[in-house]
Amino acid sequence: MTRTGKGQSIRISPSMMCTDFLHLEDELTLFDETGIDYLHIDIMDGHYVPNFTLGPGFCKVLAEHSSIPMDIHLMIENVDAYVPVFAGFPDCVVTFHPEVCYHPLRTVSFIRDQGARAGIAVDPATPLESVKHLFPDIEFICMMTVNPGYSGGRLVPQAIEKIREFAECFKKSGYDIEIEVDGNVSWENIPNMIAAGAETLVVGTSSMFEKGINRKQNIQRLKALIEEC
Ligand code: S6P
Ligand code: MG
Repeated sequence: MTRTGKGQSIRISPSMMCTDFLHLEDELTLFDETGIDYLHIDIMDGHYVPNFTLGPGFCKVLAEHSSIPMDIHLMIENVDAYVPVFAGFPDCVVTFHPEVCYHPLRTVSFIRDQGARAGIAVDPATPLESVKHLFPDIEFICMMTVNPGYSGGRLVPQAIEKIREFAECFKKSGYDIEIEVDGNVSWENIPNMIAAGAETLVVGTSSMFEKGINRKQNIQRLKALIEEC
């Protein structure tokens, strides 16, 4: 956890689909040494989003080789069928896109029953109004700032304003919900995202995994930037 200049705590969650798979062990060691807070794991099924990425086998490897909590982002249909597969990993948070569930509150309970923290992921075009009745039951929210499905996506600018809208609603209503921002969390966008209310940053190709730059240097740069905010 890194503190901003305003004393706010910000967590870092590297997007594991952006890691160097040939050197995964080195990546995990570095994340451990540098105090990384979560491992963000994108699960895609080729239906909810047009891509495929990581799966339960990859999560199992991470759970066996790292004690950093997993932040599992389900971009899949048929969520309930897969909750037992993903929500049983130790000390993890699982988010899903509620628009694909018939009974999202029931899905939240299923996740909790497996021992995980439960959260929702919000597409850039999903309005607050359509998910606000889930707020009393969730602990975490993944606010997407790109259209889901790929790394290297382009920022949807109005999604930053939405972070502010959600943060203000949580504050006003007294909900203790951790706000994560996911998508094009770049050097340029990070200050605006934190100012809008982001508490956890999913970092991918546009910052921590920027090509050609040493990973350790990028982590230091990221922490320094957070402190400046
Ligand atoms: C996108 C996915 C994200 C990406 C992340 C990559 O569907 O949910 O978690 O992995 O956005 O970061 P970047 O900096 O390449 O956008
Ligand atoms: Mg994600």
